[in-house]
Order: sequence, then C-alpha cells, then structure tokens
Amino acid sequence: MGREKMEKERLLFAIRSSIENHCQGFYLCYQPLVSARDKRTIGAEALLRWAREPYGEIGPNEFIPILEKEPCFFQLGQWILQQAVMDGKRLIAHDRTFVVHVNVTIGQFEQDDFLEKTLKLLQELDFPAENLCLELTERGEVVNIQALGEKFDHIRKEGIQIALDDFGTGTAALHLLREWKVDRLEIDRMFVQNIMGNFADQAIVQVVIDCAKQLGLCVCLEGVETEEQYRFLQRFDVEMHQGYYYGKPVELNDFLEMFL
Ligand code: G
Ligand code: MN
Repeated sequence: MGREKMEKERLLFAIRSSIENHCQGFYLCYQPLVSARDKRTIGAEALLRWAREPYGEIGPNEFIPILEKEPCFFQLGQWILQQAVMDGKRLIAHDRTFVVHVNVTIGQFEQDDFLEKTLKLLQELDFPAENLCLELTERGEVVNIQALGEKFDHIRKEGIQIALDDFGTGTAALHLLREWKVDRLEIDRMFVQNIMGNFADQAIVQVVIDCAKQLGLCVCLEGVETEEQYRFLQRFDVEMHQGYYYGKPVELNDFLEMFL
C-alpha cells in the first residue's frame, strides 16, 4: 500500500471509531441562507465537521463519499439530524420562520424507518416540521426514482421541506423535476462562480429559474462570493442566496451572534 493510501485508511479508521464512540469528535457548523432581496438571514445549512489530533479539521467531502455505503454511516446521519434539530431550537427561538437545512444522503432517505425516526425526533424535541428542510445532493445515483418520489411525498405531507442540492451537477437533473415534487432547488455554485463573464451560465441559470417558478419551487443560488456578484445576480428573480459573501460556515454560538 502506498503511503498516501495508508494515511487515508488510518483516517477512515479513526472516523469509524468516532462514529462508534457516540459520534464524539464530530460537530456541526452553520452557513447562512439569506433572502436575495434584503440579505436577511432566513435559514442555515448544517455542515458536518470532524476534528481530532493529529488529523486536524476534516471536511465531509473527504469521508462521506467513502463512508455513506457503510452501516455505521446511518448512526452518523441520525446524529447529524438530532444535533441540527437541537441547535435549530435555539435558531427558531430568534425567528419563528427560520429554516434549518440538513444534508441527507439517498441511502438515508431509502431506509424504511427514516420518516418514522425523523418524526419521532421532531416530536421529542418539540420542533416544528415546517422549520426543517432536508437537502438531497445529486451526487449519488438514484436507483429507484419512483420509490424515492413517494418517500418525498410522505415527508412533505408531514410538513418537512425537501430541497434538491447542487442542482445541475448530477446526471439527470431536469428529468428529476418531472418525477418528484419538492419545495426548493439549490443551483450549484459551478454555475454562479463565473456567471458575470459567461453567457452560457447566465442562460442555464435563467432556464432553471423559469422552470422552477413554473413548478412553484423556491430557488437558491449557491456560491455567491462578492459584492459584484450579489449586484449582478439581482437580475434573477430568486428567493435565496448562499455563499461566502454573506457568511462562511461557523459554529452555532458564532452563528447566533453574527447572523441573528
Ligand atoms: O452543496 P452544498 O450546499 O452542500 O455546499 C456546501 C458547501 O459549499 C460547504 O462545504 C461550503 O463550505 C461550501 N461553500 C458555501 N458557500 C461557498 C462559496 O461561496 N464559495 C465556495 N467556494 N464554497 C462555498
Ligand atoms: Mn447542501
């Protein structure tokens, strides 16, 4: 085994042990979701972090794609939801319409008892379903589109919102809008990054927004980084923005102080 691969294995071993040890070492950061019109913070996306010496702070992109197929991942997924809802209690205390966004993998959605467990959590923590939005990333392959669509229907019937994350980067993006009813679309930052100088990006973003509007979905533009982008993006009629221009992910106490 090469040195790099060995180090990766060691890191994954440490992360698995963390999960088995009541998810010690994991914590959540929150990034603001703002109203595109007045920059008011109207929600937050919970983003997972893991930190331990000597590895330092590790972001989810380094381990979720590898761990998400393993049984231990469901424990972590459940921990994330529980932690985000607990933190969410403090967030909605400042603003009753505040929405907490949590990333959920296809595998988690597909678990038979996912909805049941989520509703139990909301009930136990006395957290309104309307203040929770579950984001599905397009990264993974959806095997049974119809079954997942029915899952979404059940989830939404309970008042929980569903968002399609990183929209436009998957393999069947537009086709999924035909199959599923969801509440929000988050247009991936790859279309926003260079939008000011790129006519194709402008055209694509406009088409997706038009489509979302006709289907009655809320749209969020991801990855807004500068004042110039913010001004340029005003030409698009969307509800929400997210990006470093408004705020980077920070821990809950900092979030409360900085954005609410
Ligand atoms: O796709 P998703 O919504 O899960 O993306 C969240 C990720 O994107 C986080 O890792 C966050 O740090 C990153 N991110 C959020 N805003 C920006 C931004 O303005 N620029 C860049 N480069 N990354 C961002
Ligand atoms: Mn997300």
